[in-house]
Amino acid sequence: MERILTIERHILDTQREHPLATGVLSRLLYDIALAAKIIARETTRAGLVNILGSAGQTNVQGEEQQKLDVFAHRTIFRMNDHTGRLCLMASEEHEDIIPIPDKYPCGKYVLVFDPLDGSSNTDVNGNVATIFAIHRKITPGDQGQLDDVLQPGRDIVAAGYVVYGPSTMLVYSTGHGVHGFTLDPSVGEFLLSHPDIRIPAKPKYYSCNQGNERYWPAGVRRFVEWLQAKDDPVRKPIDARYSGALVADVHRILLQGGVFFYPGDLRDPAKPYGKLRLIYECAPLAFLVAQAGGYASDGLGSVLDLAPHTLHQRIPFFIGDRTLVEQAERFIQEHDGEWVQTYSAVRHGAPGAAARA
Ligand code: P6P
Repeated sequence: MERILTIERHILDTQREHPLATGVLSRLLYDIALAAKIIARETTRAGLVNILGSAGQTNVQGEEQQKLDVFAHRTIFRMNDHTGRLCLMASEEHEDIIPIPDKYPCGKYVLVFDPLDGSSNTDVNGNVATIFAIHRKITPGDQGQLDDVLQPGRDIVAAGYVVYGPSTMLVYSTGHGVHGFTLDPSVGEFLLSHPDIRIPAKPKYYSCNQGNERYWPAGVRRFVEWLQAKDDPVRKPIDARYSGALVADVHRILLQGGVFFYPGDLRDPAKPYGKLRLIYECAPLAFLVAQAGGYASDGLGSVLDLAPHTLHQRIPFFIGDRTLVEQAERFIQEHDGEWVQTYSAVRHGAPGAAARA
């Protein structure tokens, strides 16, 4: 009978491969897995306990907060605020960085997370997800500071997501491959179901919101035509899939191959950077997909090399099969000079903006 490997066992085995590991990161990953189980239980029951619908508040993004958003945020915070493993947290649902309460000790790690990505899907029983990344503290003193969160994705220590769908899956990497675990609700354990995930070499899908196509720069529109093989009678087009939930769409690309993208456009020249957030959405997924042999770009270069300048910074996002993402970069360089110039001006922070605005 094949060995059943729980996520706890897998984390411990990985830790044992690193003699200097103190176990703090392992226990932090357990804490996240436990929070995921609690959130999974609520997302499964959401239709029954009237937890759906708006919490009557709007978050820092100006988006109406769904009750599940608030529940997921609070669950992750409460599972991590007292452990002494973190010096700081940051969440999509919270305007500022979140310090560790004074009554608790501080640790050497930083946790950034989107507690419930795709929350607009909650009312239609669609997939939603939690995204997380862990950084080391780089500033002096016990309490974390904004600079601890404004680190490039290349310095991520561990990252992953939990997708709450027909089954609940936790996919994570500590920089040694990507591993997927499926929750067995009967025992309340995440069991290894997808060891050493590698993005398939043969692209199967492209994933984007084509309702925005008329706003996209010419190079992005050209990329879609190329994916559809409109100008090549020999090459076969690849199919389109789009759920409106970032992690569900990227998860499909990770397992079946292809590319997801949410580009920027010039509808508002002051906001040429699209919708998705760098620190707790794009960078964690870029880290994970790179570990699986893929690549993620903001249209100009690797997402992992971007040093964030603000907490809720948004970037254009292309992720998946490296050859497809690099093809998008080439079309953008070739056709989108005006957008490239406009986005480049804000990519590293508005000129003259305070270094840590
Ligand atoms: P659109 C969900 O609200 C989200 O932040 C991501 O999960 C998703 O990829 C994107 O927005 C969908 O945006 O404009 O296509 O509805």
